[in-house]
Amino acid sequence: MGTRISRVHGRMVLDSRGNPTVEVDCVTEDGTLGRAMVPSGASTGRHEAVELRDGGDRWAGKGVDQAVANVNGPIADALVGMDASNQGVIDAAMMALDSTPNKGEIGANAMLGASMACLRATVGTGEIWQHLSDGSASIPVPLMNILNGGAHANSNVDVQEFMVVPHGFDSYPEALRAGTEIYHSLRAVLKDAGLLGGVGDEGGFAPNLPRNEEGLRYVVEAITSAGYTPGEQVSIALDVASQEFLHDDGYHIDGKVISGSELGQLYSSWLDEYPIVSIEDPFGEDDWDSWVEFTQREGHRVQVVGDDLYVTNPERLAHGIEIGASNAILIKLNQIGTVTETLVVIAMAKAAGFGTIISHRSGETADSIISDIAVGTDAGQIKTGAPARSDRTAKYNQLLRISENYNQYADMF
Ligand code: 2PG
Ligand code: MG
Repeated sequence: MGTRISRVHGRMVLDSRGNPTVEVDCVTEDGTLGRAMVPSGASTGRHEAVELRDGGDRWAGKGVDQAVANVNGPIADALVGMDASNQGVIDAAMMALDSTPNKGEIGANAMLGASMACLRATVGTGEIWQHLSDGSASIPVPLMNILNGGAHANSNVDVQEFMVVPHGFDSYPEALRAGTEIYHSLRAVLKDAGLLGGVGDEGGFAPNLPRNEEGLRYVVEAITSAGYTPGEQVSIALDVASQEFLHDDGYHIDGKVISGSELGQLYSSWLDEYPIVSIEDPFGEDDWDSWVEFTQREGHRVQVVGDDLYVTNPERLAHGIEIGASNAILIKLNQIGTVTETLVVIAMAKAAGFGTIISHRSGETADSIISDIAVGTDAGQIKTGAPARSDRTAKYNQLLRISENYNQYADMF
């Protein structure tokens, strides 16, 4: 059988922030190589699967020698000889090596690298998105992060991501052009205002601003000055990543300390003023009550997205669906640790009528598998940073390649 696995090999490579991460090669008996790299978050949720790091002095504690050893030891031992095309069996075999509920022994980074590499080896020179598709597919609408704050920037802005969403176009290439022109236009707008400094981890500009709302104002100005109509052609998405500024006494935002209800009111006032179509992590990862209150009030006019809330975990998603905590989920493969579990969570969310956004991490690599997954699962949306820097443009460019032969742009918003 050509797709029988003959070799699994892990190694350390560097990610976009200059930290070690895991790369895995999976080779099948016919000589096909599948290779995958694992991303890494900064504003990670407490309930995510474990990213195994060595600790100690080397690499400031961020080494992945143990994770790589787990790929080359127990994972390789389990997978060599198996049929690479049976993703469910491969992922189950890896999960069986770990006795913890969160992949704490083997590491989600070790498992995911092997899981994605096997998928690539199976598909070979074919198209991953086609392999994953059950018949439906679409090029996702991109949520493009052009202004960075929070844990991804060295600024005073609390909101982590201000994104533009070019939904009002017939094709992905046109939408990408609009989002990219707006990115450049934001540079000019910020420069005029004397606010142009560096960029954040995902390539968006990272100015200091007197209030978070100013970020919305500058993004609208950038959309308009690039010649596009806010709300009709291009709208705004936010990732508040509010867990990062939730402390014992409440949410610390704009120099104030407020409750979840008050924070929800602040968002409502932004929804009245700005063309916002999506808000991710508006509340903390265990503040379920605030999520329910806000989704009940505003869910009809905005997409409410759980990232740290759900951590791509089926049990947490099931709870959120049951109580109506949100109406969408962010999907990150390394939060759960295998391709199979990720696909299950996407299917669960879709069955509940939830929106699905396939996402990068703030620490990325040149790997663009999330683009294929977004297309093949017909997710409708992808979030993968600014249209700048190779770690981010790798994903946008893969979507351009796919759209040459399959030009079906998702109909969102
Ligand atoms: C997020 C992500 C990606 P991180 O919060 O959605 O933008 O950030 O990878 O740091 O968790
Ligand atoms: Mg997030």
